[in-house]
Amino acid sequence: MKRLILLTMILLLLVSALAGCSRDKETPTPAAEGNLPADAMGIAQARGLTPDDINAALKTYVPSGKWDEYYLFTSGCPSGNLIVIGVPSMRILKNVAVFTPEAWQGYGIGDLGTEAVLDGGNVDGVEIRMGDSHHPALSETGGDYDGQWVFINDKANARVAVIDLRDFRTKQIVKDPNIISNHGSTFVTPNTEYVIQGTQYATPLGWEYAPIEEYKETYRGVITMWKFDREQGRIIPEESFSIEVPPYWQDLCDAGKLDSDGWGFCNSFNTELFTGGNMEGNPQFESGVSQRDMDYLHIFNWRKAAEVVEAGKFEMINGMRVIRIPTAVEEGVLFLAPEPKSPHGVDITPDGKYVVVAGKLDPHVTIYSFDKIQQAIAAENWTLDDYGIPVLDYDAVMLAQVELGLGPLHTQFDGQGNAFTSLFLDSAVAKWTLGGDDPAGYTMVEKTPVQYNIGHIAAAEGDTVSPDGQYLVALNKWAVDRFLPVGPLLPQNLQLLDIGGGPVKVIYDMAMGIGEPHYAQMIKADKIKAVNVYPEVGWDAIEWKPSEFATKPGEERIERDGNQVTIYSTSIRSHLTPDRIELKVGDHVVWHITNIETAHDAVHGFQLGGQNVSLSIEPSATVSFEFDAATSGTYAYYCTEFCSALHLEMMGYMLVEP
Ligand code: RUQ
Ligand code: CUA
Repeated sequence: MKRLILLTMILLLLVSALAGCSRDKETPTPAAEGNLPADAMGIAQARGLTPDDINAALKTYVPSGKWDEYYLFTSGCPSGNLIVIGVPSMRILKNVAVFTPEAWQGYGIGDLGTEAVLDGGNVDGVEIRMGDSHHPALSETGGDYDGQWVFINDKANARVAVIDLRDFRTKQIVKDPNIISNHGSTFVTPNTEYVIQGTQYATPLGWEYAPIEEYKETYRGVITMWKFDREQGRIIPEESFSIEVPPYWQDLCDAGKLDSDGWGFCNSFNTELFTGGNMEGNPQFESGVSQRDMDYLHIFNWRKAAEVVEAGKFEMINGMRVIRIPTAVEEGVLFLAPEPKSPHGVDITPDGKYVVVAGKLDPHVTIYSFDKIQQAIAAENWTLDDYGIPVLDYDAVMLAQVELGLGPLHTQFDGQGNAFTSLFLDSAVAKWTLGGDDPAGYTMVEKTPVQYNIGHIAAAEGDTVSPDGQYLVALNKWAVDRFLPVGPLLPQNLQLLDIGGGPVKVIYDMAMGIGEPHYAQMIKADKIKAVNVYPEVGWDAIEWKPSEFATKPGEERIERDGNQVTIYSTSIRSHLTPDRIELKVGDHVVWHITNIETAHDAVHGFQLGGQNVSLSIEPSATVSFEFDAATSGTYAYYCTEFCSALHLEMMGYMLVEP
């Protein structure tokens, strides 16, 4: 041992001596001529790096074997997934399968546990195996991310998924029974009592058929408050409820916090009640829904709404408790406030005192004071909309406006009194100051170009009561010329910005080639306590308890009852037991595999050719699948993770006799 340490020290000395030599070299070898010079200055010169580049590299480089400071959770949109990225290195850590099957994670490709999760989101008997995941929301305690759960919505089918951060796996998908698309989702209340979900495109409740001419009378949206049970780690639909809202096309939402805890806010952008018809001589949707100067911010008292539901003042519609509009008005649950022209994001400041609405078609962000909103409600300073809902007086509730530029979409905060808003049309991030109750305190600071057409932004702990500052990620929609060409479908460009003080600067470009991220949240890495191995050999990862199909070594067996065959098997480096399965055509097979490994990273994959089965059997997990042996033949099954030097030998034969 001592000799080894000595040897290492000598080697280290030698290496540093060599590095010292090369530092003295005057002319660096140009990169084009082959190997780079050994010294930092030489490398920088050879690669043509500017001082800014070098700063950016130093700020983002995470040395081999070292960990990132933050996790970034970003949606993959039509990929139906959730992508986990380390910040500041911007390395992809995991692509968590949520609404879409994924073979490597063994998600929804045979595995009965994950098939059941996906089936939870089926729609009217249609097996849904896609989704448009938009906005991840980390669970919160006291308005701070607590690192336990993350939720994400599916815009296309109005569904919400629950992902467990102990093992980064999807555990539940719930379908809203009254709407077919959502967007204002997911946002959690400060103690994760509820997960908020708002409709996007209005339909009759339950998306029943109704002629589009009946839009105003029949079509509706809802704001659903999904009740989350932390103990069970599940949304409880029976304890959830919806608030009916007009067919105004609700957009993004946010939950109040601290001063505004108990309240929620959602934007809208079709108060015109426009219904299309571009082949019938009507304008296009994009101009039809943008005619009015004002749309409505929806302001709702969810705590009051929960009491109203408890008092039985709801209608059961398609199995969901719904507070109808007249009840919501009567009980003081729902209010509106005018907001300029088709806004997009609504974001609550960290102190919970102000509501920031981004313009989209207006170059301003508009700031509302929660105090003023409460005063206007108390003074009944309102008019009524066509549905009888109080519309608070705009001048009474609006506090300030800041002109930022073209296409403001989303706002984040740094906890030092600054706000950052994405400007889609300007392709820039605007930094501006929060002014408290003083309208003059809201001022533009600087604009930083990003490449290109930024959608969402995510700051470190940016949606909490105590944002960290330091990092901001721009989720850009267009990449155009930023990366090596890969055909007509380009990656998105996620750019990391340094917001830690000096001028705001882009310090990293990351090509995102596995989805089109919309929203993201960034959490301090040490808040997440993921397990390395499941707690007990034979674990049911979905239910988080020992599996009834767990198989101990030595107890592997094949049970036959008529044509029902049940296989209890194990996996360990480097064999599957049993490694020979004899079946007959017409057998129905249920196959359980327990990975009896307890070593960190000792994962076995499993694929069975010809049967559409792909599993990930993580250390100590038990995984099950089933199939009908419909065709005679000789099949091979094997481990797909290169788990040992004899991994290729980790296989078995499945013989199906005619
Ligand atoms: S919302 S930018 Cu779902 Cu803005 Cu995507
Ligand atoms: Cu187990 Cu390869």
